[in-house]
Amino acid sequence: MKEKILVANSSMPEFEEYMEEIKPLWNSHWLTNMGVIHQKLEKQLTDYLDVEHISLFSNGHMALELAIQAFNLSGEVITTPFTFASTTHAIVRNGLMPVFCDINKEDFTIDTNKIESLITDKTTAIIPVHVYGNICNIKEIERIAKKYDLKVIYDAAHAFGIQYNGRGIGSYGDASMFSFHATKVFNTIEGGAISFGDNQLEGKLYRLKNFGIRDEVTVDGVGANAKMNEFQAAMGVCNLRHVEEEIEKRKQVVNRYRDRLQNVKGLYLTMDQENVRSNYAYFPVVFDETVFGATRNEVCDRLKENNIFARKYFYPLTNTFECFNGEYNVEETPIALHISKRVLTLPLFADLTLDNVDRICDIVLSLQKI
Ligand code: T4K
Repeated sequence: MKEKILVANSSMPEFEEYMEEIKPLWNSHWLTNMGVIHQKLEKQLTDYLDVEHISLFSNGHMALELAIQAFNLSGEVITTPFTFASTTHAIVRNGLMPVFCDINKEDFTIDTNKIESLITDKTTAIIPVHVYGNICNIKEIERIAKKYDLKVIYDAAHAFGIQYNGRGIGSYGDASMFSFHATKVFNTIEGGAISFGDNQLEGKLYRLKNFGIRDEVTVDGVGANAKMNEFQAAMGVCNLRHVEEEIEKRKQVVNRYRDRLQNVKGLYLTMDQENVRSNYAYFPVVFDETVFGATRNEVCDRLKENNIFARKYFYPLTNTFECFNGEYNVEETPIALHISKRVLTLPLFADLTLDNVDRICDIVLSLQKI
């Protein structure tokens, strides 16, 4: 059997580089609670992501959940179901009602033409997703948010390092959440961050991730524990040194996939967006079985038989999850439903060799009906 290839493969620094970074911890014994490495990474990421403020978290999900809480939202929040469980769960766990908007079929982000019809007097925010690192229609979202006085919190879990119109993607909206999970373009093992412009949010987020503690004798908020520890931060400091190189390598992989798959009938690929510096986070392919000759599931299974583990991100849609007991009507997001049944994200990581990309493409193309 040929080499096993998973959909992602964590980027890691050289062992010695990481050891060097964590060595001082054996003197300080300060392992968490916003230590020196945490502070260093926060500063470095503020610069790298080109945003005004950053707050680090133990993971992306807690970052999103607590950011939503920090805005004291109520009622309904407009979002999309074509995402990871985290986006919807963060809304529901805040006691808010997700109102699902459909996605567009070009880049799978929120269809901004459909947002306004979903706004009611209970709507307080929009939580759009820069899914796969495809940037939402920011200009239109800004216009709508301003018109109806809504907060905008981007789920930018996939959007690390992306620039739009020469600005860091996290500088748009009221806040953005980045995920630094092991599978992401940049990782801190587990981890995440909120970027934001309003400096009043800084103290709120700090307390929410640290039990609501203001000082040693004052606890004036009901907070959680979602602090990034020093070992996570050290991984981030090391990985940040190499991230540009990683993105460049990902780009080579994506270009090879595109060379091989872009003009194949029945396959739909997303391309680089205008005025966007991409991070090449995911490589989704949509299979139109009536033209291509094989379904997404058949392609996925054939790859598996060959020890290649692509993933059906994002199937099933979050508005169909069992935990919601049929509360949401999936018919209201027909494009999201259509795409979720046909999309497959192919393996993509910096060290995926072009030979292996060819191996994957050969298997995919072997299923094409001629
Ligand atoms: N919003 C969006 C839109 C998201 O996509 C996510 C996370 C979040 C919010 C929440 O952010 P975090 O709280 O996670 O920071 C994976 C990731 O765990 C998850 O972070 C990510 N999205 C999601 C799209 O993918 P699973 O359940 O598919 O993970 P798993 O364990 O099946 O791993 C997938 C592949 O990654 C493996 O086949 C191999 C590789 N891998 C995995 C691990 C755990 C590694 O290379 N190293 C590893 O340590 O969710």
